[in-house]
Amino acid sequence: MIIKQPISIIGMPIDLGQGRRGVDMGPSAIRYAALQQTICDLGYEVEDLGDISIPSPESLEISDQNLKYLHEIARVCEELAGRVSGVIERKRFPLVLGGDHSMAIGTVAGAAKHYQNMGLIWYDAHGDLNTGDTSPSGNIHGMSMAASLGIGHPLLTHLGGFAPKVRPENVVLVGARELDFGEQQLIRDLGIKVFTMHEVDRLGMARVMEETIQIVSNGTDGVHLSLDLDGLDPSDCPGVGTPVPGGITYRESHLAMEMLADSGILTSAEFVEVNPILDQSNLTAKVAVALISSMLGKKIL
Ligand code: HAR
Ligand code: MN
Ligand code: MN
Ligand code: MN
Repeated sequence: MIIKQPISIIGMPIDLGQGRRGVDMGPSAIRYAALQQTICDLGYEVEDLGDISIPSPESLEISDQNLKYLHEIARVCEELAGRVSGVIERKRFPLVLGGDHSMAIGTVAGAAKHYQNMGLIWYDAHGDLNTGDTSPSGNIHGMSMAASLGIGHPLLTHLGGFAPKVRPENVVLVGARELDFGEQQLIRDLGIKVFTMHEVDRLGMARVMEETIQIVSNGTDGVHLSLDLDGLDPSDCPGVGTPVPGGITYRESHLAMEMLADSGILTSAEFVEVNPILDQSNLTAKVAVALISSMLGKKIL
């Protein structure tokens, strides 16, 4: 066991940050894949705090096509931030289940309240570095990394009453293979470290994670892992709303999680974008649980 703290599970069944239904069932699907028992079997004390309450899109209206459901997302992320912060105050490890990736605005805000120099690992096919002005879709799940860096609409950037949550030099993207024009520009302007699939192929996951761990732990006081299941290849994780071919394999992802466990640097984590409606036999949630096990130090021998 590497993370010594007891674990607190929080469900964030949000689907307002993207365009396909079903990702609101992500937390249920992950629980159904025996998350709590699996963590318990690793020797951890674990509690499940249940779900944040999210309005369904049918009950809402979109007021701004460039920032869909902005006010509702800001409100529920504020609630998530409070819940995450409360868990850390009680000296426990927050493990948040999604839900679309807009939720990271809340998770990161709640954690950053405690870690003023937080490192952030963004494991994702996408950059999530858009703003309302650069987004091709207006979907806020494509803006959560930018918001955490203090870029975008003030309701998102200043969630929790402060900005930015993280600095560009403490952030690493792993697995990127689809970046919009505005995102590419922002990466260059801010000098954000990105390991695209090109680097994963060329360097190998071991070296990618060695460098990632070095960067996010250098001068930081905590590290958050934000893992979007679409970072993995769609053949391993078909249950995601925006699959992109040519992704990180199941084995590479386990290695990444095992290296994070050995490093002992993580202080919070979230597993997002699980959509069981688009899945086969709840495969993606099962992969999420397997990766969480490795992240928490599961050893074969
Ligand atoms: N970049 C595109 C957008 O902003 C697609 C966003 C991708 N979806 C995610 N994010 N799952 O990681 O709309
Ligand atoms: Mn819903
Ligand atoms: Mn994402
Ligand atoms: Mn993604």
